[in-house]
Amino acid sequence: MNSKLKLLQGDITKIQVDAIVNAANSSLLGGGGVDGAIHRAGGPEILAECYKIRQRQGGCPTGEAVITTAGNLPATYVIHTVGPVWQGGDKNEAELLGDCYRNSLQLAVDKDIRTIAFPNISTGIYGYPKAEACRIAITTTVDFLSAHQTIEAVTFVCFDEENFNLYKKALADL
Ligand code: AR6
Repeated sequence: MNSKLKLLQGDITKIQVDAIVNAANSSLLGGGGVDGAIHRAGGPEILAECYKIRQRQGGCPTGEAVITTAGNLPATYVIHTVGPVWQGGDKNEAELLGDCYRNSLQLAVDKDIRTIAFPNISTGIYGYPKAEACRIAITTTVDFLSAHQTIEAVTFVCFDEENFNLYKKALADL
């Protein structure tokens, strides 16, 4: 197992790292799932920065990532990325999900963020099959880390048991 990869089961809003990643939508105006939890726990400062980003660039396209403060959360930053909605697999979903991890990690490198935590992007409301999403998350992250040394730790935070077990096995198999 890659020693920079870590696995936790629980609520990502409680994690103290430099940046947590949000599974947002293109509007950046909040929603349900982990997005709702992050805005609830982090407070209005996060949404205020999301509004500024919208004014600048009109939201966030699928696969891309933007960064804000983490407000009242223990983390310092929130990186908001927009996962693909699962539409059967022939709408470029795999590439777009990989882009979420790559672009979030690149933003981290650009901001000198050393520790980052990801939720299981797209595997809730957006319906991405969990095993395939887990494979993409891990392979994309391993590839990225092999080319970028500054990131010290990447934590995958699984909320549900099914994702946790998938990640446990996939990380043990590395
Ligand atoms: N901590 C960590 N993971 C969580 C938490 C939490 N507090 N809450 C849920 N999860 P989802 P998506 C897990 O639906 O599929 C929003 O409305 C959850 O179990 O949050 O990318 C956005 O605004 C699942 O494994 O995100 C978008 O409209 C994972 O987080 C849309 O949902 C992702 O589930 C995005 O859908």
